Amino acid sequence: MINFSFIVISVMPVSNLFNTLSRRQLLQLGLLSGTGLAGSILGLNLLTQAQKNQKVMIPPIEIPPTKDAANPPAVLRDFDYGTVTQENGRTVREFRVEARTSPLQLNNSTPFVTWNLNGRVPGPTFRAIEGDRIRVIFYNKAGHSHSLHFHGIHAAEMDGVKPVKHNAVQIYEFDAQPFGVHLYHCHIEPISRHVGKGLYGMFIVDPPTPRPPADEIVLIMAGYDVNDDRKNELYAFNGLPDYYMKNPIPIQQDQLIRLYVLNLIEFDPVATFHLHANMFRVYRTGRTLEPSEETDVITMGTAERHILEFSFHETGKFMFHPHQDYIAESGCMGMFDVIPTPKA
Ligand SMILES: [Cu+2]
Repeated sequence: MINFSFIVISVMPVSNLFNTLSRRQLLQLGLLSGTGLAGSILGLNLLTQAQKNQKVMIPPIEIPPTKDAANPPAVLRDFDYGTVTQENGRTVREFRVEARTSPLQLNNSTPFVTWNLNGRVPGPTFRAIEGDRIRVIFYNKAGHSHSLHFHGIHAAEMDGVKPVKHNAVQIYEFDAQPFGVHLYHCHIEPISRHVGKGLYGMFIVDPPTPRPPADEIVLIMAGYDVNDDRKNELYAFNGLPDYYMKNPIPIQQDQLIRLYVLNLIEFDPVATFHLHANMFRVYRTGRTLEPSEETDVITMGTAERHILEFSFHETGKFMFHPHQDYIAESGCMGMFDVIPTPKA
């Protein structure tokens, strides 16, 4: 039997809770899958209480206004949960998105025309809980055919490989499954061109039992073929080359950071993600609740994505970049600025 005197876990981080209880106890509490309704409700209450007592510290960040199709600080911690309704007892999340063609100044000498979603590269980070119904209403206002192909599990007719013509509307509807870090992108040929010009984004499906509280950050790596030679001349995190080198991402000392990292670089088959002066725990494709390894370089083929967790005890500026150094040197490089936490 479970001893409920451990209700004190409401002030304990959820990760500690998982270390403290056996798998059988977690199953009884509904904190692992395959549980009854009563267990699920109990588990959810405990987690919500634990989360209420855990403060995530996020230093302020400046988001400058821009007319350009990329604004990296705005992408970092921006999650689109959609318009939520209940239909036949189910949570439905509706996302209205528009494909557009719009300019982006990649650097002082390189103008670029993007194909994008809602005027931004990368597109919105859609987020749902496993089992929710997803309804994406896709308006094509870009001037020529595009589509939205989601990774995850869905019916053939929702696979998003058929062209949606200019001025047409397509509704993609499917269940959010399985939990993990996924992506979406245009699937019109040549796909390398449609993705390379910016029509892609992240799709996060949270597990039914939420992950422990953390400062959650999206980093998407991509390349820009600026002269149509089917090679990338520039690279970027979250749309704009070198942005986070010039404007390091502030994070709090000793704060759990949860990175959602996606490699969507076309033409180069592989890129790594390397973090300086630290190690991170890897949750491959975000498909597990426990990490599979700890390292400081993770290798990703195109479209691979992971959750990486770490915290910095040392303060100051620390770089992150692919260790294919020519990719890093051509714009896919950034820094975290670890801000000291005042001692209580
Ligand atoms: Cu397209």
